[in-house]
Amino acid sequence: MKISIIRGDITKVKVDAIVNAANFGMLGGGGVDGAIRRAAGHSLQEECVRLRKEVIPNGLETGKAIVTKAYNLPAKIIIHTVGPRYYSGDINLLKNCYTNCLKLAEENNCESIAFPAISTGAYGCPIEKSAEIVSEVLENFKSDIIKEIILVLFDEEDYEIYKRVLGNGMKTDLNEIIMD
Ligand code: AR6
Repeated sequence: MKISIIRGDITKVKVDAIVNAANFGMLGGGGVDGAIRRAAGHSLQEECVRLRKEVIPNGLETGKAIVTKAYNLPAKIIIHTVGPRYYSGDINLLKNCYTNCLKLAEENNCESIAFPAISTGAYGCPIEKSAEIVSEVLENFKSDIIKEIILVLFDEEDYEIYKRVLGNGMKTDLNEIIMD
């Protein structure tokens, strides 16, 4: 399994599954959520409204994940997950976000998956902490289905921190790609 770290916009990455850092309402937000919804198009919003009515009437719990189609994105599916808020939530739930997304990617036969740095924007998790948690999850993860996991960082500084933390901790090869 290849692990890549990319600096750039996750909506431009060609993978089977794109992960969205959503909120419990699942009806939209800013940051990466806003970017994914804009790029996917209005049909995604319609599907989310339907999901809220029929599948998750009380919203999506922190750490859980749910699949939608990807519409105009260059992916097969979007996996939406809700990260914990750093100051008021349980940051350990961030692990669940990553593991639940990986599980859903496997169930949907996805060979590649791209993650943003969940919880590190509006939800306030320091990027270093996020990199440590991701490193721990990936070190213990094995799959016969998933062949590539791509970690997408929007900011140069975040990208450098991920490279350092994951590069130190992991046996897996790192593949750095800079996207502008
Ligand atoms: N591609 C990749 N990463 C991005 C992009 C992009 N296009 N845009 C932003 N990021 P955030 P959270 C990075 O706030 O902290 C939303 O409103 C960004 O630099 O999107 O989990 C939701 O609806 C940061 O490192 O997600 C929720 O209400 C990372 O994505 C809430 O924000 C996550 O930042 C979730 O907060």
